[in-house]
Amino acid sequence: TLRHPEEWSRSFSHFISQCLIKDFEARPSVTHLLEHPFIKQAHGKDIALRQQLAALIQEQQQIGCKTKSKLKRHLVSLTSYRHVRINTRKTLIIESCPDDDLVNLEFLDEETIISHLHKRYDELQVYTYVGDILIALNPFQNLSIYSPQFSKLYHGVKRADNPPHIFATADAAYQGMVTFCKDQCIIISGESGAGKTESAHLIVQHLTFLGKANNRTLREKILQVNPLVEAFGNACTAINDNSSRFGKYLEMKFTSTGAVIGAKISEYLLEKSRVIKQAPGEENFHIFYYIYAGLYHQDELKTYSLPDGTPPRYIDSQHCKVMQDIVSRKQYKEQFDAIQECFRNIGFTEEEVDSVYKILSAILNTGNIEFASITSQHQTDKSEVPNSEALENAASLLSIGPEELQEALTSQCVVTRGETIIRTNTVDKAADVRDAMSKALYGRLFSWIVNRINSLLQPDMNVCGMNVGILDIFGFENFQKNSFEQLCINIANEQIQFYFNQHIFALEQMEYQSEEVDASLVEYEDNRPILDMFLQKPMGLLSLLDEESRFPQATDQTLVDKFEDNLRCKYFWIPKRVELCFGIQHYAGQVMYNVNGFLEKNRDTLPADIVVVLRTSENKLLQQLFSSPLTKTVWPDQQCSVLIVTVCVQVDTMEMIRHPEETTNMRRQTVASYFRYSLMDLLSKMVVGQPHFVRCIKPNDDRQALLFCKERVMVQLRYTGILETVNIRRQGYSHRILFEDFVNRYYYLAFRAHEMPETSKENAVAILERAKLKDWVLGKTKVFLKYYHVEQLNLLLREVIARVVVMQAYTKGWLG
Ligand code: AD9
Ligand code: MG
Repeated sequence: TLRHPEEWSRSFSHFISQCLIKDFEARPSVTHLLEHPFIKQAHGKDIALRQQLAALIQEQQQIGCKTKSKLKRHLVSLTSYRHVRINTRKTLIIESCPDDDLVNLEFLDEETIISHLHKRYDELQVYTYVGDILIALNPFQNLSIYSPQFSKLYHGVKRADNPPHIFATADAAYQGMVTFCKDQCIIISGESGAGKTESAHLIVQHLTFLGKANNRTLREKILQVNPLVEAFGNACTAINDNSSRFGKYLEMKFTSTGAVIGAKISEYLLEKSRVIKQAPGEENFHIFYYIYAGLYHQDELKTYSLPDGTPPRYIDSQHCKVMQDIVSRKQYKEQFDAIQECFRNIGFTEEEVDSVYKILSAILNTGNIEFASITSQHQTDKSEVPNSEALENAASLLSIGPEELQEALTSQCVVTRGETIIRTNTVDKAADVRDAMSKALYGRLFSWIVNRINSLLQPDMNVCGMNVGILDIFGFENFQKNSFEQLCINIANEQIQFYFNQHIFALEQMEYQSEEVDASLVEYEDNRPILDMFLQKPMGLLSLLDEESRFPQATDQTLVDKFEDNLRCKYFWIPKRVELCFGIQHYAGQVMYNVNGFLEKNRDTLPADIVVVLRTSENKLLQQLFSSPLTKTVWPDQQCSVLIVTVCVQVDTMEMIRHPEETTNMRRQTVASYFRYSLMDLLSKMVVGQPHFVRCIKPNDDRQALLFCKERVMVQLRYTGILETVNIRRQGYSHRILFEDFVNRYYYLAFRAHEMPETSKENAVAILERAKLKDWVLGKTKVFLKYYHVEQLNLLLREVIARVVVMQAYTKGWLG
């Protein structure tokens, strides 16, 4: 009675899963289930299903999960999204379902795509392909699909053999690196809370599995890098309990044969302002709560002079869970122990870890330093520290003199016309200096930890390796009140979206045209004008902000006026009835920014007096943190806005990135200028690798499992250009290989090993025909292939090489 083959197939697979469940209920034995005729008869691709079932069931047993309902759900999801049919020999054939990949859908409109994703999400199929791009819906629950068995399942197989998975993307990057000897980079994007950081962890997990070689210690070290860095760089926000407050590019380093040999992290734009103040309902960086809970009940409490009773001001927010209940305190304590373990395993010395804790505790004590004004006959606006305990604690933890610290906080040396004058600070000014010191301490400590990890995980200099880079930045944010931090975060996301567009649309279409390949052009939302508005010099928003930051008399109002006078484009507006605000139409939606504090945050000044005092410290780590010049190098203005010209960062700019110390045009650094440089540095790292994209989608704002909010998903699909991506991927060829490279690589498939055929177009065609591939296209100089062509070719090549090796072994008599 079923009309459509798909409908038939669906019902049939439903029937199978029901049979399996019934059987399992009657006899809940794993071996019995695996002996079931449906499973036992599995052929070809169905073996993957068997393995998955076996892995799942085994896992269920290991974790002692008695409930059958969970297993049942897995059985349903494993069987129901596959096409099932019986061939003429009455063998069960299970094929990957067309909606594993949106590109294969018959009808292509928003509604169909959404309903497919919805259906898959209900079946706990959180991953879906769009050609070679992976869409990852946040499941908001732990799925049992990330165990080592699953890593095995996704190792070196064709993508269509298994359901879509983040491991498959990691595997593709790894295989791409080993096969083509080319660096790879995996770019994970999505709004805050969409699952980027979790995805990044899973990718690292699978890559360490793939490249494990026999160096277990290194593998464990690499796996502990993310938790350690995230303890210092992540925090609870209104959107996400573990929100990344910095951008992270983790490069995993491998030998040419694919054994992992090291790792390197680059960090971008830590949100330092969080150390001193958090928005209502938000928290400080995790590590502060960990140490506060972790060091609380021990003798260390004294060593680290952590205030007893009331929590330190910097972490005493409403949300300070440490104080709320014993359970959370216990959890934080466990996290603290885990971080200690990470430090130890990665190779930090006890002395270093002790210094880190001292600096963190010093920051907490610094936050408790208060100021009171003293007005005498001769002097007004002078401040002093009434609670000397916090000051003394901070100074002792930093190994500096308390008087010197108080002096640096409450006064400043100014040199005018060759004369040095001491000016006193008002209470407000002193509090600003105190907070600036805390931010600087934390920011520099964070960078030091990252650098130290890099030196501990640095591969042997003699090994010339390759990289897989994983980009996990802070996601697009739109709070009720958005400040300078949100602006930077959103510009970074704007840049990543631009990079995606360039790769998926612009470059692809340009290449079709230059190679005279017939492919219709796909229209897409180009966000370059918005990026131009931010980054152009000298009239872009960041340049204007920098210019205004140089005027001591500038105010929030003059800044808004400057923006209004100079930014004339449809992506920027000043709202009529709200003061000191401006609106931006980002690719991901409209955001209203409040300029309050923009100038101060951008200047990010740390008075020289503080640096001088901190440099007197006897603490070795602290000396290191402040031994570098106070202002970092700012690169001279580029000839054009290189950043957005993009994927091919210009050579002169690259040179500047490599040799900062050689540049001469140094200027006082602002956050905006450093941010601009960071973005450029990030891009320069990304452009050298073959990109793989993971688009994380947040199915609801309530962080609830199995809740698929159609409108929310629709918005994200729209602004990420998924519909256009489906279109272009359907007709697109993600691999374009020069005839010469193609023949050199695959000639084994059509020629004898010793033949050395000419690297011509004709021979490329001969190979493609011999491999029985369809739907490929020839350009003027390149073969245009879809991802599955390359998979097929590589599989064939592996088989042929294995045969050749065996034959040679025979001829040489090694195999008797
Ligand atoms: V932000 O831009 O850093 O604020 P992310 O990184 O995109 O954000 P994150 O990875 O932190 O989001 O995910 C948010 C939460 O979703 C996690 O804390 C998990 O509770 C949940 N999550 C995300 N992905 C998975 C997953 N694959 N399995 C289970 C997940 N839970
Ligand atoms: Mg994150």
